[in-house]
Amino acid sequence: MTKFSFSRSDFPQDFIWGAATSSYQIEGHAFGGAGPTHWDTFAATPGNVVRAENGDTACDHYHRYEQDLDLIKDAGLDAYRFSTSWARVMPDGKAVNPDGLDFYDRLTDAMLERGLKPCATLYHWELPAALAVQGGWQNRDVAKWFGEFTHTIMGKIGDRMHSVAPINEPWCVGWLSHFLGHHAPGLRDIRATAHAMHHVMLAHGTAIGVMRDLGLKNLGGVFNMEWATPADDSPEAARAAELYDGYYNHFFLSGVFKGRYPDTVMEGLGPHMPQGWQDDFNVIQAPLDWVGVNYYTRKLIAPNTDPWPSHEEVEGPLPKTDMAWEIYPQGLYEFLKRTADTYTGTLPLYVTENGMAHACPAEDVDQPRIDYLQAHIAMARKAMDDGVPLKGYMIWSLLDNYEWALGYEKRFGLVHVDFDTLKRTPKASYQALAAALKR
Ligand code: IFM
Repeated sequence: MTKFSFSRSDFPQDFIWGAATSSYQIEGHAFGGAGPTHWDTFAATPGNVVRAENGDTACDHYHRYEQDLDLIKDAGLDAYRFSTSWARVMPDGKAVNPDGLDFYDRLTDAMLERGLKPCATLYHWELPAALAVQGGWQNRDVAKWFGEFTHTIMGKIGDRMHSVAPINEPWCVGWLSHFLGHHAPGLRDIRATAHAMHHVMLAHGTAIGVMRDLGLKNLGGVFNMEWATPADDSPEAARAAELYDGYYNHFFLSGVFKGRYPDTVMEGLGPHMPQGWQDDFNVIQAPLDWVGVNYYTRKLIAPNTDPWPSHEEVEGPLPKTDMAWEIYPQGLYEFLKRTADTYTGTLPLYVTENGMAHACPAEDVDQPRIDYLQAHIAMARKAMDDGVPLKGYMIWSLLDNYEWALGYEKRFGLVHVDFDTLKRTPKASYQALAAALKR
């Protein structure tokens, strides 16, 4: 199949099709007066990032955004999910860089000129280095600082946003970056993790409050989810998978929608939580207008004899993407259904990220990406048929970009980027999408 077997008419008329990116991954952080972030210092430390690559130039979206927005429009997409860089807007985390604000102002207007809906995420991981040295996500004040950033950036462009979410993938900010150490700041510390997991939620709720006060509407939260499958039939493996599911998937939704964290997770994190955390749910539970699910894969989980959480990932049997992630479309269906049934009810849901890393041999040959997207879109459709109020689907990503600790190696784009010349070339998946979405 070189084409998608779905078309726009298989979905409701107001269903939103979009592409997603993030600031540090595409903009070129060396341009426009942006300040250093914890990703710059993390990447500059040997051993953290493949070839010590950083986001200095990335895709140079900072200068080429008009061309990139044309690509989104020409694909027939309705929306652009982008993010705003805290360190571009406030290079030292506090003082405002007018050029940074102007960039997002121009970007917003350029989206509107093309009839694209601006869907903003306030934070996609580039914490200003000046705040990182003050403890970053471990410091309770991060919620206040983030509120100030929210006020500044949304005071400028909030009037034109279709939707806004505060923080992309809280699990990555908390667990991946402070427990596993794979992302900046690269910590492996359970106490730092407990603090960051809670403060990211506090910052989320604080930002929602700030934006409500500014009069913004259509505010949501974006959570990444990974389906946890027990590695075998033993009760121990079932427990291990349940715990993984708890700190990866339930922790954040449960905080926002139920005002508590899962007991399984608090068994480990409880002794390390910041003082007074139980009193913060009035902020964390700020009502949302929608929820976004970022979904890519599942993991097989087996128990081990390490200290809590006493488990590990084992390799699964399914075909894998270039990230070595198993392709498991059923997981998207399960998450959409479970999120609606357990947490969000009739609240609109969006797939805010889904896509695959695949280095295609030539831009006009991109079959695995077409198959991956097709299979996941079919699951999204099935969830809708089963009553899930899914209102949109966004592909990660528009462009090949900086895949964090994996540098520029993993190609998630519908559009190929030559990182020497920065030339953009639409791939076969892009062409197939444009055909499917044609009105
Ligand atoms: O590139 C990332 C993105 O920044 C957040 N979600 C997952 C993507 C693929 O790993």
